[in-house]
Order: sequence, then structure tokens, then C-alpha cells
Amino acid sequence: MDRVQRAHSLHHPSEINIRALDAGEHEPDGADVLRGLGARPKTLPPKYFYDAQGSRLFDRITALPEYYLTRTEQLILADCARRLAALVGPADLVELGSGSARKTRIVIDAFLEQAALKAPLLYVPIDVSEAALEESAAGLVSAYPRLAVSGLVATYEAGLAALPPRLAPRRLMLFLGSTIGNLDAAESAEFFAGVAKALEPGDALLLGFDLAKTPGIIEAAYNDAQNVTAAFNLNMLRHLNRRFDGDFDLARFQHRAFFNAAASRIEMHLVSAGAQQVRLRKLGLAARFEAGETIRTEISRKFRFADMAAAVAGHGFALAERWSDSQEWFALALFRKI
Ligand code: AVJ
Repeated sequence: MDRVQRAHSLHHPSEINIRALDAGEHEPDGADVLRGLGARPKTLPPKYFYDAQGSRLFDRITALPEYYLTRTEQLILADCARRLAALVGPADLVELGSGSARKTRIVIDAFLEQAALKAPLLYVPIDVSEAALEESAAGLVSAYPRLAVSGLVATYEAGLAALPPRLAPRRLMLFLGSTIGNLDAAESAEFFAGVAKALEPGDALLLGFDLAKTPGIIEAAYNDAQNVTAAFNLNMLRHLNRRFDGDFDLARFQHRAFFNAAASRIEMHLVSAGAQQVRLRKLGLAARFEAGETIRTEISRKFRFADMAAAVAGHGFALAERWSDSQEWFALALFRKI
């Protein structure tokens, strides 16, 4: 494919191979920014949170007392990993939005323990942050001698279309952390269709997602007392300034996060402190803001288990197993491709 030929390989020891893919054939870099800032209300895609600094800030979020998602998912994973490995059998692990891949270690441990596994275990992390990918790959291969890492610096769509050849009989796709919640219903349908295309019958998908619960608990997770989430939200503007030669003034935007009950989702916004104009020179963009006008930077949907199971099943998957914590705050669902 054209896209693969244009990719470049970065230098590594033999157990690590990381390729950076172009944003995609369909549109130039930043087209989504132009679209989002041209829309009413204004939006920006959450993938722009994750430059090196943003990935570090998100890491700090996962350790906050209010941010229950990561630690709850980690507890569930620790409980279910062996059973998961037994259900799936020997498999390559492909992870979308791998980030620091800290939780993934629990899964890797379980698959390496598998008696039937013929080393090495192949791990394919896909993430838009090259820094996060480099760092996690280096940490993983030094911790696991029997692991081969073949990473892709790419969006999910580009990464799914450029997966390396299989080593194991099966592929297990991991999409953890409730990142699926960033996609609206139409986007997630497109996403599941892409995942289905990358899998063969008998392959598996492990999906981690946040469940609907008392709004106060959810809102606190996105309005932490230490303001790390605010810094994470504002960092997107710093990233855009650097990437597109912009002049967003971070002091003139404010973090706002609230639960939209009708849509069962958290919305994160950046609120303009006054009337102002912002330029992104590389995109030839001048955007005007009224006082109080917002940019929606993220939605984070909160699901009912049955709704999610039905949405995934619609793309040719059968629910194989489900796991949750005792409070039913978070869920893991294992699907088998039919
Ligand atoms: C990584 C998308 C799952 O939606 O909870 C954390 C990102 N945003 N705090 C989420 C996030 C604000 C996170 N996901």
C-alpha cells in the first residue's frame, strides 16, 4: 500500500520495530482542526491531547484519586487476565491507544504464562504519540525477554490498515481505558467496522469501557482538585500552537467539564475568557471567539453494558465473556469475531 511505503522506520534493537505512518491518504494533516474550528459549536479532536507532554499529563490523571477509571480497569484485568488468556489461546496482542501500556503488562504476563505459547509473544502497540510509544516499547522489551514489539505511530484507522503479519494463530485486539467513549455513535460504528475488517473469524476483541453511574462521581473524575485535567485540556492548545504555528493564549481559555445526562457523556470544553482571534498559520486559519464561547475538546461516553454489547455485535462479533468490578463502575467485554 502507498501508505506503508511512505512510512519510515526508526532505529531500534532487534526486538523493537516502530514505524511512523502518515496521517492517512484521505486528508492532509490538520484538516480535522480546520473542520472542527469552522463548526458551530467549535470542536477539536481528542487525539491532539497526546503530544509527549499530554501523554505524561494523562498518565498523571490515571493516578488521581478522583479518576477511578484506570485503577478500576486494572483491578478487573488483574482478576480476569488468566481466564482471558485461556479463552483466547495463543495470540498476537494488538493495542489501540496503547499510551504507557502499564495495564497491558497484566495481559502480557498472562499470555507469556500460557503453556501453549511459542515465543516470542508479538505486541503491536498503536498510538499517535511517538514519545509514548518509544518509551513504553523500550520498557517492555527490557522487562520481557520473550516479547517482540512492533509498534505503529498512527491513528487507529491508519494503524488498523497497516498491521504487521501474524506470528500466532489468533489476534487479540485490545481497546482499553474507555477510549471508545471519545467516539460518538456514528464514529464508533465506523471504528468497529474497521476493527472487524482487521480481524478474522476466531480472533478476539477486548473492550474496556466506563459504565453509567451517579453523575457526581463521574464529574469529579474530570474536575480533579489538583487541576491536572485542566492542564491536560489546555495542553491541547500548546500542542496546536507548536504543530501548526499558532498563537492560542492559554491564559485566555479555561477548562470546563460537565456530565451531559441526555447524551450520557462527559463533555470537556475550553471556554474563551473574552472576545479574541486566534491564528494557526500553517493551516492558514484565523478563528474568532466570542466571550464565553467554547471549544468542545472531548466527549467521554458512559455506557450501559447491554447497549455496548449490542453495538459491537452488530459488526459480526459474539460476546464471549464479561467482567466488572464489585460496584459495576467499569466493564471489560471479550468478543469473538464470527
Ligand atoms: C483516555 C479517553 C479514556 O475519556 O476518561 C481523562 C481521557 N480526559 N480525563 C477519558 C481523559 C480527561 C480519557 N480516555
